[in-house]
Amino acid sequence: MATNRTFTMIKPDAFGAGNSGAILKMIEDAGFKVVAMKATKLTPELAGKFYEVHKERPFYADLCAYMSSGPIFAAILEKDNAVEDFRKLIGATNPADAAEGTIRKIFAKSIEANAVHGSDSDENATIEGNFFFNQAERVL
Ligand code: RTP
Ligand code: MG
Repeated sequence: MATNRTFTMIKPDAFGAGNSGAILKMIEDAGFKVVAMKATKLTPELAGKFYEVHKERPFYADLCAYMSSGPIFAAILEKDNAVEDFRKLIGATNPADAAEGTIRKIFAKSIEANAVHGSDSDENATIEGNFFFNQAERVL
């Protein structure tokens, strides 16, 4: 059964452009509740650890540099079928391929600077949420 939480980041491009509030509004309007949230800035080392699954991919070094280039919001979101529904809301990785009305279609600048992250499985949602938040920093 699908769990009801997912993990997201508002990436440096969207944070820097002042789009965090508008993105959060779309997330809440789609029925997600924020159960943990903070502004933070990743070091290159922490970004490398977070994206370790991608370490063999050609874009890994660029991605880690980009994700540590400015502040982000990290958040845990709650909704039925959270992982799948959130990935639908954000749209395809490359904004050129993202459906109309999706967060990436509206706010992403490029395939890398694509406004938001969304976990790709229940297992990764848990791992990624635990990467940023301890028990006292989230709604249990
Ligand atoms: P995310 O993990 O951020 O939600 O994105 P995703 O599942 O749609 O994409 P994924 O394959 O997991 O890639 C992670 C992030 O790496 C950057 N990327 N750059 N230059 C490229 O070809 C390329 N491909 C991916 C994007 O920032 C992507 O979100
Ligand atoms: Mg991914």
